[in-house]
Amino acid sequence: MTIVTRRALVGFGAAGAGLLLSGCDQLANQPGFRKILFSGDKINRGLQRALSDRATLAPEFRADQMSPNFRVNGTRNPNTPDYNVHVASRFADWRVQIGGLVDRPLSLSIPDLGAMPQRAQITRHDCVEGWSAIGKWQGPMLGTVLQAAGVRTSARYIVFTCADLYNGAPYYESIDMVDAFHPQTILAWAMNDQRLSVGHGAPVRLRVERQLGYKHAKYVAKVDAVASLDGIGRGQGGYWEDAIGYDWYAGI
Ligand SMILES: Nc1nc2c(c(=O)[nH]1)N[C@H]1C(S)=C(S)[C@@H](COP(=O)(O)O)O[C@H]1N2
Ligand SMILES: [Mo]
Repeated sequence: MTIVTRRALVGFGAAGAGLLLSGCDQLANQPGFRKILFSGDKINRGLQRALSDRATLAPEFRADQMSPNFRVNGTRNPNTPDYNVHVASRFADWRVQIGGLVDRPLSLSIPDLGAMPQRAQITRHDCVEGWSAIGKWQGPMLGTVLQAAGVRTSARYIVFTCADLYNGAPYYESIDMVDAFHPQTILAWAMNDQRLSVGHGAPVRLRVERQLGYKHAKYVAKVDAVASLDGIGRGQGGYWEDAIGYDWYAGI
């Protein structure tokens, strides 16, 4: 117990310190505990680093660093009859359904998303195909939305189902709860201070700034909290993960 200084113990009072010491001593004297304690020291430091790394912010940029041309990639226009009706009405009837393992399923319009506390960020998008672009994104934090829906403690992943189809199945993506509650993870309805264009995912897309481009689901129609990714698509957590084995965890 050499690491516990007298000064640190003052706050506990004599009885508390005694309890602490005797409790620790008892445990620390058991050979099994000592082994776990000392081997675990390294592991815990690694785990700590991994967890704090995942909480750090992606770099943000100045307005004058924004790309004059932000490439459109993947689906350029879902172009389904249903989506085209929404384009014609400028997405007035679009609703993002927040469901799955939540206490209060929500059905949010774009004005609803705009009325929530907003975050704006100028970030760099990195696509695995070898291009990057810097743009400004705005929307509520996904964490705020999930909290409003009363996401349950049993939820382990958030799944985003999109309006565009690949071979008849919707594009989809998923992230874990660390990324879901990361402050730069937002449901963006504005890009570069304008409503999202069809090319970039109108009327709402995910921005998950610590991850590669394919995780940033465009045309988001459904957000579901789930306990497992089994049975969703082919179970690998996303369209490209299923189709060609892209890593589910695309943290950068
Ligand atoms: N719904 C949907 N989301 C998607 C895609 C897509 O084809 N459909 N492509 C992904 C890929 S690979 C990238 S790089 C980005 C491209 O976003 P952008 O068109 O705004 O550049 O969206 C991602 N999200
Ligand atoms: Mo991409």
